[in-house]
Amino acid sequence: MKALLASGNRGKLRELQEIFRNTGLELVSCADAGVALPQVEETGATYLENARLKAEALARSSGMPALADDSGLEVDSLGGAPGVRSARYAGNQATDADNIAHLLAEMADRTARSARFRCVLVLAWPDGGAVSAEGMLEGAIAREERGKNGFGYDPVFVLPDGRHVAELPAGEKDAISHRSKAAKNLVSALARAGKTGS
Ligand code: ITT
Repeated sequence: MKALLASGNRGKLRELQEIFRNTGLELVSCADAGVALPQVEETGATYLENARLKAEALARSSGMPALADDSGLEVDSLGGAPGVRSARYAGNQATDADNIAHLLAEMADRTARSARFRCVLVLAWPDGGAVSAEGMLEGAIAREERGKNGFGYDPVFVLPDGRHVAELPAGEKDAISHRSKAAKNLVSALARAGKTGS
């Protein structure tokens, strides 16, 4: 099955296309399909609501199945923040660097640093049907940045083995990430729903 990718985040696009390779779900970016990505305001209170908003808007506007990813970082000592606001933590036009600087400042005095990445994927069809799945990656917030790979908060997210996610080669992040776990769960959910191959 072919689906359009409802994301404007280049880091996500790269990871999702790699993760879904050889799964039976062929993902095409809007740029490659020559389709405009609808501007969607992420007004949902949950990752699932926001992922649905993004996937359904593109499925409706393109007439093709569409996959959206809503994801974020949850820090226990910040009550789960930044959560669904991860992309806008330091403000509406914030860059990854702005968000990391804001997070390190908020965490400066905290010794409890456990955190997780969470990813929710929604595949929506133009007729209104949808399937969703979730994945998580547990870790902690570092005191300084390390590594150049990945995107978003990867330079300050430390795995239990001490490496920052931005230090992992791409294939290694894809083997363990919240996004790849969500993708695996989505492929199973599609099979259960009898949606493969259509
Ligand atoms: P789209 O909505 O167009 O897909 P976005 O960047 O706005 O792109 P989200 O609203 O889902 O996406 O925000 C997710 C943010 O969470 C993202 O900008 C990163 O800051 C962070 N994030 C998600 N997955 C991540 C990962 O694998 N590594 C590092 N940071 C991640």
